[in-house]
Amino acid sequence: MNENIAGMARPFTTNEHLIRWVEKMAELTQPEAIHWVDGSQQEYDRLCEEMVAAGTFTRLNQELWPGCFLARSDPRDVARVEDRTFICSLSKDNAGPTNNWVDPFEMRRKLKELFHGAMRGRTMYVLPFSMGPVGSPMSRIGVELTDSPYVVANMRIMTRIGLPVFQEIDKGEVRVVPCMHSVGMPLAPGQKDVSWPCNETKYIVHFPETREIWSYGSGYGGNALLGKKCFALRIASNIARDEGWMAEHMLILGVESPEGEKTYVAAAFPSACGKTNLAMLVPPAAFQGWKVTTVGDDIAWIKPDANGQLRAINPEAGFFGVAPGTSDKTNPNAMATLRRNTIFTNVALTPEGGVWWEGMTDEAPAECLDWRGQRWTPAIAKETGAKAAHPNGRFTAPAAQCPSIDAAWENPAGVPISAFLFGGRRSTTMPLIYQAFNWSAGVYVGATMGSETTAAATGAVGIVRRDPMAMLPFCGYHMGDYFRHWLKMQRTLDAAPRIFHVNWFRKDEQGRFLWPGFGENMRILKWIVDRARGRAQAKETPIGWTPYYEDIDWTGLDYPREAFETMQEVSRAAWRKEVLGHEELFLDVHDHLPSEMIYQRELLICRL
Ligand code: TSX
Ligand code: MN
Repeated sequence: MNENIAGMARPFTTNEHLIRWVEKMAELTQPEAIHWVDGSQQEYDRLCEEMVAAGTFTRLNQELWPGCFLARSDPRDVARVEDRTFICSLSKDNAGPTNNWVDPFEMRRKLKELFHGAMRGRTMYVLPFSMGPVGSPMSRIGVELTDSPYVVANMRIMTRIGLPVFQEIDKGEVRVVPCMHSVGMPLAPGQKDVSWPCNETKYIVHFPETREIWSYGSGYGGNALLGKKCFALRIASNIARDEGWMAEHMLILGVESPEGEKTYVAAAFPSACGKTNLAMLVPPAAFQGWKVTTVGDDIAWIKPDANGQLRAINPEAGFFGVAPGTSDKTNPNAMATLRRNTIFTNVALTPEGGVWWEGMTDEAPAECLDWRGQRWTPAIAKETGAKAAHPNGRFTAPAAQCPSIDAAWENPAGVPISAFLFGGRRSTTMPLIYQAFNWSAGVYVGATMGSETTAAATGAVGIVRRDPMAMLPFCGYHMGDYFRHWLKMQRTLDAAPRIFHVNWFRKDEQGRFLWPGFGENMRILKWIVDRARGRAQAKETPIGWTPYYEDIDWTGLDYPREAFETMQEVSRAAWRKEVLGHEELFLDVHDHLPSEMIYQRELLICRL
């Protein structure tokens, strides 16, 4: 035993297996010290102070932004790295054609090499976390060993961490998911650290069979906060398939009528569709007494209860939201949430010690420091195109601070789900709203959904990218088998949720949005709730059920019937082209594609 292990003075657990694993990993990575995370406020404050001293954090003006900090990452470490993300199942076939696969034995060899001495000169934090309320039968537990205090601070907001989780582990009833994380920049004796250590070489690795995660070289977001995409989606999707539940990339919201009737909806959208905005929607003034409440904005774990009713929990405890575009107009609830106790990453710093990003206010500050810490003015932006905030700049904020947070958001039994929404950013073809004819048709809708690309950096703008159930980068096994699992779930349900497709982004010939979106989406949510409860009219079309103009509550909005018809138009010509696009995706996964998907496509073609 080396002296590092002596530094492990007080392991907050009696679990021998966990202690031995920590020892073994310390021998591999050779940290200078080991810190068992208790999760307390004092510990958090101390970590933040240390990060301020190290230059990782800038403390914001505490009058304006109490308890808030700004972090600037290395400019080469600003987003998830999908091409460096691996699913290392025993068989390549199990990972499927849409995931990167490497033989697990080969990958273990590589990781051993990378992690050998990777934490030299740093502290290894032993960070236990619960995805979902501690003790809920739907929750799952992980332990992340990380050399990044930034990760510890963010995970304290995004998950439940510390002593209560160690206690849960010590009961010995749960299987812990081991998560190894290193920024991959060991320090030689006397070597000065940098404010955002990371490594050019990056590996985000999942072992589905042994339920393990290994992440190397990045300190950012989903690469490093391993409870989120790595655990709650990629590993959990495997667990869920085996155990008969669903780990989905979905927001969960509640719709409450003036009579107090509560209906919960879960929705999957690809990035840049405003998922967080929908989760925190503020109904229009005319909808007096109606409320939308937030259970989660990113991930849903969904399981049938004893009565065959699907119930969902949000496995997270915070929001890791995209800052640019978030404002009092687009999302006042998010703005209220991030006013305190929030960590900002890669946004601009104002001279008053506040934060700013594109779209936060109509007028940009006269000057500020951009996300790289360089002087920025509107004039400089005009000349060079420089952004004050990185387009993927983030806020990490506690969900409990959200004004619209649902009263049952931490209910250990979850909330009952009455409807699933799929959607994407589509300027043509897709109506504002339609309902799938049945569960199988709905699974087809989810499996074929797509979104038009917006970021010029990732290639052509306006091309439809298929992103089945918004899970393409997050499903930890073969997509074809994932569709099969969706189809199979219906058989475990007494009343399956109704399935809908929405598109807030349809445009007219002049390129103008046909729908005002945002709070006005409440009108569409109301029809969805009414349909799910079997009390609204609908018109049959080749693609599914759509509302008549009269079925939508237009109180307080002057939206002409003709505009609605244009927005809801189902063009047979456009849809025949659309179905060709579906085929493209299905070719990729054809060897595992359930025959029901082929059948649903044939039915759709016949109706067209
Ligand atoms: O989040 C959005 N939602 C859902 C809100 C609950 N956005 C932002 C997407 C980027 C993340 C939207 N953008 C929505 C929407 O419903 N709709 C649109 C498109 C749109 C943008 C601006 C206007 C209308 C539609 N109107 C004016 O700017 C005046
Ligand atoms: Mn997401």
